[in-house]
Amino acid sequence: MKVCVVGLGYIGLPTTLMLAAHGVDVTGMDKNIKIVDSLCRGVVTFEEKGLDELFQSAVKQKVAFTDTLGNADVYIVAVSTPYDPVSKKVDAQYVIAAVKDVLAVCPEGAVLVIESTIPPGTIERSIVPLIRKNVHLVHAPERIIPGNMVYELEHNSRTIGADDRNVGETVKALYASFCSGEIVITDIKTAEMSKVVENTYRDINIAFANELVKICRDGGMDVYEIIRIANLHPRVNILTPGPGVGGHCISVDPWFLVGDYPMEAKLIRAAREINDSMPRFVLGRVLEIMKENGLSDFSRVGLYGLTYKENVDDTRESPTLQLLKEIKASGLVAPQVYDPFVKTTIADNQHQTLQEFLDACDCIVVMVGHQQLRENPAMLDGKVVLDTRHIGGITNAQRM
Ligand code: SAJ
Repeated sequence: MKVCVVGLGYIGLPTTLMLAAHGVDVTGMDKNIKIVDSLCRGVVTFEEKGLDELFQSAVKQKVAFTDTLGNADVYIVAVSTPYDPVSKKVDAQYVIAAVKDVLAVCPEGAVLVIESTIPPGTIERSIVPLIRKNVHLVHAPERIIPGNMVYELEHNSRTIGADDRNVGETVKALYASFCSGEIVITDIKTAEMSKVVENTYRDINIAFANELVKICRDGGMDVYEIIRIANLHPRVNILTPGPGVGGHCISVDPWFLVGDYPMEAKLIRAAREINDSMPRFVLGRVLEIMKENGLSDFSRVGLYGLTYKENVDDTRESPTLQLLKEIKASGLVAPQVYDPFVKTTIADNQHQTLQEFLDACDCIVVMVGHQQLRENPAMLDGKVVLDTRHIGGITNAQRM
């Protein structure tokens, strides 16, 4: 069986390598020639635990990288699905374009697996009308978490949405080549909805923790101690408050349901709004803390961390980028910025060395709890610190 993975991003690349490493004949295709060139030169395109090793195992087997689609039995589409900022509905243009490209070259009887996250009914509404030949559609939403992708690809359970059971079994067998988790076969719409529900569940739970921060700040209570105590109850598991929710999944997918079901998705909308309000809340705390400490020069405020969470190099929708927008909109000068994982310049006053960053700041906002800081919290000694991630060990750190 020949497999072609369309889109070599955060999901497509590890999936291609994993299939190859398990003996599947696979080609990874991306329109971006820079990505293809880099992979052909043996350089993976983003940092992820275990990805280099996986690449080495894959290239010992049958794997190719290309910018043009060719013949295969199974095509796996792993392109991104943004949302329309106004309607909040899914913007399926990349999935639609990828499917059209596949349809132009695939043989009769090919299987098209869509891994990209899409709200329920998308395949029926936007993909089925494109089909002019005998191909089989499957939705197998990805579930892996950046930072632990390689492990989760092998061990997480998977959902295969197929309206034809035999096709579902074929795709299940393909994924079982590397996945030891339970592989559930269901129909397409159920698979679409279950994926969106998983990320929405997490968004709502993070929003609850974030709302507690605001209540406890107002009421003079220690939110972290309260969460610690509440979580001792066997049926309570409150998540960790933070400066907002980033990444291309949890901060996006719940909007699909709000966009399609505006009258029903009230809790989901509220959770999104709470999480989106956190960068503004952080800015309010920074200004309060500066005042308490007699600091007035905002250009000597530093944001530690640009990525959307710790120990990854992914900055998509990151709370720090959201905060930088808030700062700009408030008419304040740009703060200093540093992230050990981000080597390209994406913000004003972005430093490439920690020391240079520390020298430029009096007040530091911990936006991401990277390992670098957790291992050496003393590096912030002598600074006024707002620790939005509650990493502990920082002298005189203020909390949200
Ligand atoms: N966050 C908090 N507090 C928490 C947990 C997370 O503030 O207690 C923040 C993080 O800092 C980050 C954001 O939420 O900004 C999201 O991070 P995450 O680690 O919770 O999740 P993602 O976006 O990296 O990956 C999620 C995962 N989904 C679930 O856990 C339900 C992953 O399994 C999915 O594959 C991925 O979305 C996706 O692609 O949909």
